[in-house]
Amino acid sequence: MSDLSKEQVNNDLPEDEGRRKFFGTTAAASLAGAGLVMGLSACKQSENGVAGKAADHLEGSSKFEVQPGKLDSYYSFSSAGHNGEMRIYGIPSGRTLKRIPVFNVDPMVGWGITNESKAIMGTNADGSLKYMTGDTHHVHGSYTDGTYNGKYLWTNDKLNNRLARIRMDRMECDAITDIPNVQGFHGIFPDKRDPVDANVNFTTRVFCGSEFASPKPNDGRDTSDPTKWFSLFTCVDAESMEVRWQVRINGNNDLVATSYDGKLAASNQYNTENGAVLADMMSVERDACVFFNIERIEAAIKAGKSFTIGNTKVPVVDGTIDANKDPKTALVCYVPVPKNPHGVNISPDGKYFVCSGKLSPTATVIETELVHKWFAGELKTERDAVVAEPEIGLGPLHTAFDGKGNAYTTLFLDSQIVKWNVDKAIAQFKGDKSAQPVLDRIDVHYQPGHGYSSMGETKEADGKFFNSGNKFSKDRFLPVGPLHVETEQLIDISGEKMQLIHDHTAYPEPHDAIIVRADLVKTKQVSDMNDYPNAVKSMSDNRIERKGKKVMVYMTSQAPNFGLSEIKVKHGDDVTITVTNHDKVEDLTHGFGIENYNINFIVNPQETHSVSFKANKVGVYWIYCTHFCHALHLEMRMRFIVEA
Ligand code: K7E
Ligand code: CUA
Ligand code: CA
Repeated sequence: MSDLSKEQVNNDLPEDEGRRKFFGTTAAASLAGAGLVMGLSACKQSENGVAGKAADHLEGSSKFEVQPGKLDSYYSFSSAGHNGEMRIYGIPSGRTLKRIPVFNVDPMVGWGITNESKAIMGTNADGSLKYMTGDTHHVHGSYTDGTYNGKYLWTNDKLNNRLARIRMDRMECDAITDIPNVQGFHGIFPDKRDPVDANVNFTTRVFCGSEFASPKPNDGRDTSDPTKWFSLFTCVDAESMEVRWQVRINGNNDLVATSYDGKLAASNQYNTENGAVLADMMSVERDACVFFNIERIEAAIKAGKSFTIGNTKVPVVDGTIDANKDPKTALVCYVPVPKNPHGVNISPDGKYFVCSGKLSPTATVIETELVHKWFAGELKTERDAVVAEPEIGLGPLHTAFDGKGNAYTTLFLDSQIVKWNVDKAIAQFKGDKSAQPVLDRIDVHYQPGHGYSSMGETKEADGKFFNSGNKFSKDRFLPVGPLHVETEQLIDISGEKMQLIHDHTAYPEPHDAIIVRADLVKTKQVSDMNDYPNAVKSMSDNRIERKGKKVMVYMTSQAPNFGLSEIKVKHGDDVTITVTNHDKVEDLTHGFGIENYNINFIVNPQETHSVSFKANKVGVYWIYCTHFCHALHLEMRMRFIVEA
């Protein structure tokens, strides 16, 4: 309750910096206390309006409370930033439902520890992990007919330049692809249908933007001549996860969006200057939103108009401005937008791409049809594809949509979400002085990065919820030392005015997420033992095999027993232990930890996982079940004996 009152007070401070400062005056504290004591009816009569708003908020938030035993109506699939994982939250509750390790190591499930997960993550010749870190910014799902089909999610690794796929039936990472010849791999977006074949009305490609120019190949050449460095736009096959092609561009790629007709991928660029230092990156008044003509790029590759870089075999086409002067044959269209834009997002009707201004207090609306016209040679200049550029506030970063013609843009500097109407912005741009595009603003706490709406990236955008992913939480939660938790704020966008529903926390630091209707997600709760080629299928298969120094241990787990009571090996042996969980009951997971051996993983019902390691310490080491499974969970243990 005190949190609630405090938040109300914050919201009602006048438009000054006090609102954004740390909160904690005694006046506020006593106000919060008073609110508690007086109760709702008394609050409503309060003259300053503070308590009145508290009442509104209370009603609003209880309306969306997910009662015990009830389920959320949406999933939010979220990136996690430099934590390297993906996360699942329930919406509207904001509850954390799962953390999916992807580019990071996670002892809870054994990601980065089991042989199966290491094979996906990638290893060096000695079996050690190639990378243990990552930086996930964006999560997007696979489409059929313009909406989520519940099959795959993808996320980027900006740090080590990899694209990962999550299969949604298990909510586990099943593939990771290295993107060659790029650095700062940031934006991603799956296509929504095939650019040519109308029968392929589902995702087949994932597009990847890279922010940082680098020498090509990056083999020690040109290290002191940034003018020779450049960026590439990459296409990865959605099924095989192989890199299909790359496009050389001028400037850089930041975020990515795709058209609903499958024909265009767009990427905003803040560094048309190709500057290597900050001042250079901000030197020109206009940067660009770059559009890629997928059909033409793939035709050019078919026609052999491509080259390769270093020893990578991926075909690369030339998308630079000089090589694409004739719109009728151009692969790429550079639409000028104000200085250093950030996110690019497409409206659910497919008509408009919106570039958020970042350094400019505007959003730039680009009409999809006009970009097609440019490629047809029927538009005078690239800039003519811009149909609106409303002033919306300071530091616009990302835009989401409600499917009712309205856009919601995060304003980093203003710490606000601004709701604006796309048609009104277009009318204003055409000269209608009475058109007022901005409809509403709401304060968020504090400095939002991405904002995303329920089903907002599909043609089924439903205009119910908007989540503001705030970069600073300051006073919103109990202090926990220098590193603050992030604030995610859920906003009701179903009415004319935006209403804050609640805050929830996020461990640093998610960027983007998608909010997906729960009925579109179908998970498999118990695995099939036959899907694991190394499964130890029967109790009688429990055994230890030795070939020279290689010891292979095959065993089962079934509550509250491991299939073996001891494993005896010799010092220096190379040991591989394979464990199959024979329990069939949903939720009956077993763990497998070896004392002082740094081995720790789980096996869910009917799953098999294995670990390989050297028996490099002599003595007796208990193996125990780490995951609570049974009344005799603590007794579920066995011995690992290493003889000298
Ligand atoms: Cu704006 Cu990496 Cu999508 Cu962060 S990015 S906020
Ligand atoms: Cu098996 Cu705990
Ligand atoms: Ca710039």
